[in-house]
Amino acid sequence: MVTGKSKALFQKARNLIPGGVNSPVRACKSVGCDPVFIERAEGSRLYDVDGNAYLDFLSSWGPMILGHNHPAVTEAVRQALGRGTSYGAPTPGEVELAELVVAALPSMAKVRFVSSGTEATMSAVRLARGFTGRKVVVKFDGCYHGHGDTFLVKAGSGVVTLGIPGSPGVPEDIVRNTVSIPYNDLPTLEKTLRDGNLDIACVIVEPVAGNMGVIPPAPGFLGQLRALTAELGIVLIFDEVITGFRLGLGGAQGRFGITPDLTCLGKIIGGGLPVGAYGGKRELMDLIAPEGPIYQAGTLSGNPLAMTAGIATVKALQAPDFYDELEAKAAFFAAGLNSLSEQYLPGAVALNRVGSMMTPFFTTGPVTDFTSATTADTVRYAAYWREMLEQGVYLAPSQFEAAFVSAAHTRQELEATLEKTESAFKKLAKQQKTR
Ligand code: KE4
Repeated sequence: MVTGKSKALFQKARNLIPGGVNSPVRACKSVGCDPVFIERAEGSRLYDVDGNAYLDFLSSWGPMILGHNHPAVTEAVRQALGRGTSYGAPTPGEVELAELVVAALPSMAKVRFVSSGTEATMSAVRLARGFTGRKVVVKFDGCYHGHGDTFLVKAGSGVVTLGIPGSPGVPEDIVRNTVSIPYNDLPTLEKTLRDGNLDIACVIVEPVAGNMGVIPPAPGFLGQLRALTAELGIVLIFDEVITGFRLGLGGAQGRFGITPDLTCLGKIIGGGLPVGAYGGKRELMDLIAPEGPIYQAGTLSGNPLAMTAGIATVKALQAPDFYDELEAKAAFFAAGLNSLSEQYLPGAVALNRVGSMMTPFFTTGPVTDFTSATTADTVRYAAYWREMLEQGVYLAPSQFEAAFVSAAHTRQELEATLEKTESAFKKLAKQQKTR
């Protein structure tokens, strides 16, 4: 239960900040719990203002792949802090992080840093529209690309979590220029892209969906998407804000061998500080001001502290066995979850996993798109979430998000979490009997 200082802080916060939080999903509304306020974090753990410790599988919604307060990151930022916090002028760090990003993602011949994933996706869509002279953006039901007007149509993450149909405040003619179609549905994709009445500038896709819960691309889906967009001169944007540097140094595009025209990044490349990025082919990126006429700007873009955290993080990810070790931990954890669900909740949990991102959907499955994802029992997920919090495990406070294994999780901590999960599943099974 949320007690003491968290409760008092939440009451105070709600008078000052909408919903008491600076991002809706953090309010934990969909899991029927007031939020705990976090005071600090270390490695695999969060510590709330009342001194309670939690094994963290939220990972700040993805950035903390190394774990919290990683010495290489914290020390580098500490050093940078002594040199000031922002200059509004170019710095060596921006060049260094740009070199690291384009070396990891060859499709990004050039990259522009911004301060959030939303800025990255908004800018990439503006660039695609400017490059093609067309207006329509095609996205996929349940995918979330930040809170830009264009994207709040059948969006995932907090939009689906809170059951908000779209979003008031988005003008009709914006909505008209966004077409949202089912994820993994190749016939609908082909029909839509070949629809001559649609003036399509770009398709934006999460190459592995993370915002309706984790949903991998169906075999051939990304390949067919690439082939169709190339044939029709439509810009293909991979939104790798979650998957970038999560699924490997090459992200999802490296894992699946697809070369998009533009890529959006965020989360991990900031190491927990505010960074987003978009980049791709020179013929596109050289249209961005001041090189070209398409405008995008930002006071704190390329902030020296954020660049420092990003550089330290990306360098740490280049350790020889980093991703193999992370994969082994995630596979072990997922196998344990599957075995427990089969034992206590047979046929009632469908676990989707790609690399170190995963979601246990409380439904029969398979979960392959937004429609099947939304068959999940969100009441049961909420009960699971509250039980795990009580036992000191912090999961994503929404059925439609991802849980992340980080390099900081030890095998022992994963085993302990599985024991706690067993206790939670037993309780859920008992509740089912009395339902
Ligand atoms: P930000 O503006 O939140 O940095 O990034 C937007 C964004 C863009 N693209 C993808 C694939 C994303 O997942 C996100 C943001 N992710 C959500 C949770 N999955 C952020 C959590 C929140 O809104 O508080």
